[in-house]
Amino acid sequence: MKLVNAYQRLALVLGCVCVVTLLATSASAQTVVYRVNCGGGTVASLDAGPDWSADSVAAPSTYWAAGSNNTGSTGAAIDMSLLPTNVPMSVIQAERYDVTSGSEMKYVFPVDPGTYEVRLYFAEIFNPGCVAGFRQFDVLIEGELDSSLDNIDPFAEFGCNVGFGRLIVVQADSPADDDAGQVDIDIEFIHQIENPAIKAIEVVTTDAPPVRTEIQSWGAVKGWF
Ligand SMILES: [Ca+2]
Ligand SMILES: [Ca+2]
Ligand SMILES: [Ca+2]
Ligand SMILES: [Ca+2]
Repeated sequence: MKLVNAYQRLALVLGCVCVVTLLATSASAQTVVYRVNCGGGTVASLDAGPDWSADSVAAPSTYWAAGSNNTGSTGAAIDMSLLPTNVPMSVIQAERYDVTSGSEMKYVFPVDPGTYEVRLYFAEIFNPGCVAGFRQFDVLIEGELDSSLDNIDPFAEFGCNVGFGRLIVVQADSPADDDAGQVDIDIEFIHQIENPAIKAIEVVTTDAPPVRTEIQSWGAVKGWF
C-alpha cells in the first residue's frame, strides 16, 4: 500500500512538473537583446523593449564591426504597412551603407549560447536608387546565405520608401564563425550591385525549433516579408 502511494505521489509530482514545464514553455516571452538604429541616433522604444540604439557616423554602434562609416537618410514618409507597429518610422528613414572599397559591412553581436531571431529592416530610401536593379546585396548570417537574403533588391521587391523586414532564426553556439573567447552572431553585407544598406537590426530570443544547423527559418514562416 505504501509502495502504491509512493508511485501515485511520484506520478502526481511528475505530472505537475510536466504541466509546469509545458506552461513555462508556451508562456515564455521573447526578449529583445539588441536593437540598433543603423545610420541614425537613439530612437525611443514604442514598446516595453529597449530603445533603438545609435549607430551614426559620429557615434557608430559598438556592434558595427567593419565597413565604411557611411550613413544616409530621407525626410520622405516611409510606407510602414508591412512592418510591426512597434517599429518607429524614423528608424527606417536612416541607413548605414558600405562603399565597395575596403571591408564588407559587418555587425557582430555577442550573445549567450542559444537560439535567436535576427530581424533585419530594409527599404530603398535613396531616390536615385528607386530603379530596379540599381542595388543588390546579400546578407550572410553566421557565414551562411539564406535564399531570402540573396540578391536583395529593395526597390524591385517593394518600391521606393517602403519598409520591410526579414527574419532569420539562428542558433548561436557554433565556434565556426565566432571571435575568440565569445559566442556571437555575425551579420555581413556583401556587395552584388551598388552599396548594401541596412536600416535597423534586432536580435531577439526565441524558442523556435531547429530546422537547420545554423540558419533555421526565415521570414515567410512568421509572416515577415
Ligand atoms: Ca566596403
Ligand atoms: Ca547573391
Ligand atoms: Ca558567430
Ligand atoms: Ca536606421
